[in-house]
Amino acid sequence: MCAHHLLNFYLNHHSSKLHIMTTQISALISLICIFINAFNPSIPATIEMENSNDKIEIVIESNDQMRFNLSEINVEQGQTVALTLKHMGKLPKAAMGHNWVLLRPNTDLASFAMSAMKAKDNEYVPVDAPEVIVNTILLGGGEKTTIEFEAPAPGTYSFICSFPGHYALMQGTFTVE
Ligand SMILES: [Cu+2]
Repeated sequence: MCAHHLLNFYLNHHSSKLHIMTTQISALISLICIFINAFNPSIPATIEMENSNDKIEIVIESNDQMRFNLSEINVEQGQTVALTLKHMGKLPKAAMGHNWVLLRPNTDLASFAMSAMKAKDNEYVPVDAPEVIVNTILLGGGEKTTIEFEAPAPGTYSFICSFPGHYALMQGTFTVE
């Protein structure tokens, strides 16, 4: 979008004595243009990002009836996943807290949920648990949160809410293709 091509054209049609100076001016203007473009917010790049397969945005809702609104989430290998968890209910976190915890394949959900119950100080996510790939914070009614992570290796994973007593109703599969 720089005007230096036009200027180049104009200058090149003047006397050859000016040629060296013309080249220098042209080079300087090119440099300025590169500099300006480097710091210019790039609108086309943003559009490209929205249309690309590099990123997927997922919204999952939870409620006071102890349910997620999705039981299956599908993403592709290599995608950045932006997952938003919403708590559509009114109950406080202490009574009806919800989170979203992504677990490694073949995790024993019942035994994981047992260890999660004991992790109240860490919002019911066991600290350093190898089963946990990623998790959100714990939400109360009316709250929402977003996490971003790279899709793990292809496979079928489980997600749950690890709040005590919730995983039996609040679980689903997360598939990476
Ligand atoms: Cu829950």
